[in-house]
Amino acid sequence: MKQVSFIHTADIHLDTPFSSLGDKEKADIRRQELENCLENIIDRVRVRSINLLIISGDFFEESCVRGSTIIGVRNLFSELYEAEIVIIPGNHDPLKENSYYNTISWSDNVHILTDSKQVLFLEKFNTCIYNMGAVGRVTEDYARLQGNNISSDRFNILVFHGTVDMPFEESNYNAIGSKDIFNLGMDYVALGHMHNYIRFQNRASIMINPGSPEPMGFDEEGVHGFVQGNIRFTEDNSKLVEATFVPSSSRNYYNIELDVTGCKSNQEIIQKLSMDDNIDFSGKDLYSLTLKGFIPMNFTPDIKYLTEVIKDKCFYLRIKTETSILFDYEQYLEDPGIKGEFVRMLMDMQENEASQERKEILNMAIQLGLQAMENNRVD
Ligand SMILES: [Mn+2]
Repeated sequence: MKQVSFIHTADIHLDTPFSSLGDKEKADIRRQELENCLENIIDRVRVRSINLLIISGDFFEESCVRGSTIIGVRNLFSELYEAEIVIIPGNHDPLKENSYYNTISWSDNVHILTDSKQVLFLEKFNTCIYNMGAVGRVTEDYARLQGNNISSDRFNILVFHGTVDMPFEESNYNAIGSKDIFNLGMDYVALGHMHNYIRFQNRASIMINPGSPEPMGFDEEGVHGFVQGNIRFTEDNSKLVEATFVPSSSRNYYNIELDVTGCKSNQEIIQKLSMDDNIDFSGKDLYSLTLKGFIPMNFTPDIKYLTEVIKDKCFYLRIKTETSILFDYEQYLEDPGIKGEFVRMLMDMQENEASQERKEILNMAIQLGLQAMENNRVD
């Protein structure tokens, strides 16, 4: 076998309830889209005759996954006659006695990794699969893996669900450094756990955290996907690893901001939004819109109304306000105290300032200064 091809995904979290959307109908759509995403990946494995499908943990959401979902997945896997499927449990789908990993009879081509003592050798692909941290004991497993004799005649893949190169806090699941993992001498390391795409590379090997193929919240912005790659022997008998990101998310999350300074009504906010060239809603995506800037004290944006007017422009919308009160600074001009002195000084500076940009900065300074003096805080 001169080469092995793979698709690597992780953190699908099948049947996660998407309850933070606060919208049952849309949450159900998103949940269905997780299944569709997996089906698309499985189709791709079949159509492109990919040898290995690797799922690096958090495949399903244990606390709420439905038996019917798992049965559906099992059936799809069993139809992938020519591929081998390798799964490591993560922190959301731990390997417990009553876990679906144990209670369902999976087809022979499905390999659930359970222990670092176990090295899965897939002879037909000349590939060794190692695993680490399957039950959350990365330090022990790492020590054991260091003792392994890794054969350069085979393709070697490590599958791991954990935290790489992050602050080593106790709360971090399976924390380890990337250098340590590289030292094991694997050709490819199939990571999981972080929901965004992260790639590490050295001269000999590649290590990728693909992220969740469908994003799950506003802290997982932008396009998501999985990894497709291969390892092969070159003519001089060394090994070459290639791995590419393949976008797969059917919808993406975006955090956007709108400066509503000067708006005195909801209508004016809507008008400002439609005139903002940086905001371009796509009908299929999810948006969190934050209103910023300074607005008069007697105006409170009506979030419910605004949401109602804007929501049809996208799949999902939530609006937050982080506006500050706009002070009418001219009323401080006659003030004999420090506030008046402050406003007079900054207005003088503004008058002597030629650049429009500097004038606006001074305007902001007046607002923030008054905020500090009136409210004892700056928003
Ligand atoms: Mn996860």
